[in-house]
Amino acid sequence: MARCLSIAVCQTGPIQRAAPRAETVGRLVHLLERAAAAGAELAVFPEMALTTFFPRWRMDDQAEIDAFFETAMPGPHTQSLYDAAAKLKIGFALGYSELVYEDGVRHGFNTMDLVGPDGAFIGRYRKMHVPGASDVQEGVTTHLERRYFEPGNLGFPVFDYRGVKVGMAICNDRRWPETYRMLCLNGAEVALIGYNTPLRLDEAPALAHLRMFHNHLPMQAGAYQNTLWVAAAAKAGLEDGQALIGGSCIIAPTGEIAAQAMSLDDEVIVHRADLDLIGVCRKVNFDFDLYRRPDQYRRIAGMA
Ligand code: CDT
Repeated sequence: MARCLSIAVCQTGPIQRAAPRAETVGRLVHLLERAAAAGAELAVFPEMALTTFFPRWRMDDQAEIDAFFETAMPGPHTQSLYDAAAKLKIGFALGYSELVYEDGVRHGFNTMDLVGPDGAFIGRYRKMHVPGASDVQEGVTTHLERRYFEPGNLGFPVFDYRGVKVGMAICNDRRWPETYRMLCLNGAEVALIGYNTPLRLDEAPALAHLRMFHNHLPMQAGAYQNTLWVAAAAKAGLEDGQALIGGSCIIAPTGEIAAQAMSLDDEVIVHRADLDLIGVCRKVNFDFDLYRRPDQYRRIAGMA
């Protein structure tokens, strides 16, 4: 019998700044219910799924900034999502802004947590590729993630989810080949990704028509070249005046898109991922043990 994991991508529509956390978490619970009803065993939500994508604004007031962050997971507003997971017996990966104090020093991370079907914490990933700038620049779409977040310090960990090796990545990470390669080398069979991608890029209007192509291209290539299933959830639609792309999808290790969202709103897509396909793809082209020779690369590059 084939080894399978039924995966749900829970795309959300916009989450406006004025939306109370409780209302937003209520939407996520509803999506999780839909995912479970469709037979999914694991769901992925977008990057920053509890708030608006606030790095589109320059803020100085620390209390105003901190209001977008979580200091505990689950916290009072998110506990109901964890309770729903345990009741429905479906795990999830959730993107959010994480605030931690270490030795009295404040650290902000763009984070995704993996939670089990019993509602218990499994593991954490902190976004490595933090894009944008730390202050407003003329002629450039304001994207100030580097003002609010530092790069992740947990590497690309892979966790056991009901016997399946699962890793995570967040938004801009998906554009970089090393994300998938690190996950693959760490044994991942499934990569869960959340994203918030503005439709408009003021600095490169000539590339405007390629926004969706450049969303799917690296994820399909990453899945194919690293023999992974990729499940990617967008926050989509017109959020606080800024249009975000959708295109949430589930991609097979063949590089094919197995399922894709059709709206810019709250939507669930589900696919039963055949994990044996990974072995088939490895046999055809990507037998890493046989063909991949980092020692030779190092020698050729004059590094060894
Ligand atoms: N959230 C995020 O990482 N978004 C980026 C846009 C960067 S525009 C400077 C992305 O790669 O989609």
